[in-house]
Amino acid sequence: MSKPAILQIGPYPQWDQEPLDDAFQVHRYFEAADKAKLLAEVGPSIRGIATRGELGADRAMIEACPNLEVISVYGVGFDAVDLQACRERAIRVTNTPDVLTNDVADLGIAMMLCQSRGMIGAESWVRDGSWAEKGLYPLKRRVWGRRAGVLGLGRIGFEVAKRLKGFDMQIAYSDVDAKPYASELTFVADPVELARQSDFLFVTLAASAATRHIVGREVIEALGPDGMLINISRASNIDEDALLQALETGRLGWAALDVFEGEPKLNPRFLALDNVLLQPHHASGTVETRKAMGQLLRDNLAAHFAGQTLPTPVL
Ligand code: 8YV
Repeated sequence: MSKPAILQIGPYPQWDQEPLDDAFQVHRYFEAADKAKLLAEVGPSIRGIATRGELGADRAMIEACPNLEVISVYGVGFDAVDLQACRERAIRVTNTPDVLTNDVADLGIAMMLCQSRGMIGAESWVRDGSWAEKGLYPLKRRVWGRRAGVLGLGRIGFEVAKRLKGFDMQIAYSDVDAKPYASELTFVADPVELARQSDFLFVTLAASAATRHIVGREVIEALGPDGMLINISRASNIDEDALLQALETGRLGWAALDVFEGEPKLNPRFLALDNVLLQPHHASGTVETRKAMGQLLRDNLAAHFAGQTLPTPVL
């Protein structure tokens, strides 16, 4: 029997590429010099799309594949997949939840600690000889015992909160409603109020049209000159222009960001700021987690083509 043809939207590590190539007839969209030409040539044969969280699949791509049955996302976030276009044609969509939750939460905590204690500047202080020449490194801000807010108490937000407890922090959260599994945390319905009550605000919301710019000027200014915004979700959850203005003018103290509008090209205004920690969208980027994500991506595709129940369906 011939292998199902799939369109691969972005690269995977070799340990995922090989089994994918064994199981499917893979067309590498990301390697094609003329992407429209590739779609015109292979589109009608494509039965599956293997993509990445940040790349997704838009309506034009989905429409170029009239026999598409399934889109498997390597990532928990599926906001870049046009779900409406999928619904219209009963195309199945899967993602890779759970396997990445702990690593994403870990990086969020690491970003808070790194930024609050000025670890990047401290490293340079040692390497560039400032320690020997100028003496003591400037004092930074404490983390333990302070107030943390978690915006979006899903799987990742909950793991962030769990870790924050270890720092004896006062922890509150916002979500569409209070969560029965979070009785030890304070529920604050309004994100602006949550920010007002926080020194560190973690953005851990699944992105959608409804959450776009939920962190806008009001939330950012409520967090204030003594506050830090940490984003390990999607850039679209934050009004980036409002964030840049607040960081530039000191109306927000600090930010620690793993995601950016238009990434991997980010707004150059970020590069001029020394109160922002910049990370290259790698919160799930450990060997262990990425191996589990690759396996789940393939398990979903394999289950679909074998007519079995999908392990982690979105649609
Ligand atoms: C990945 C992500 O970095 O899970 C997500 O939604 O954005 C990340 O885990 C990405 O999907 C890998 O390409």
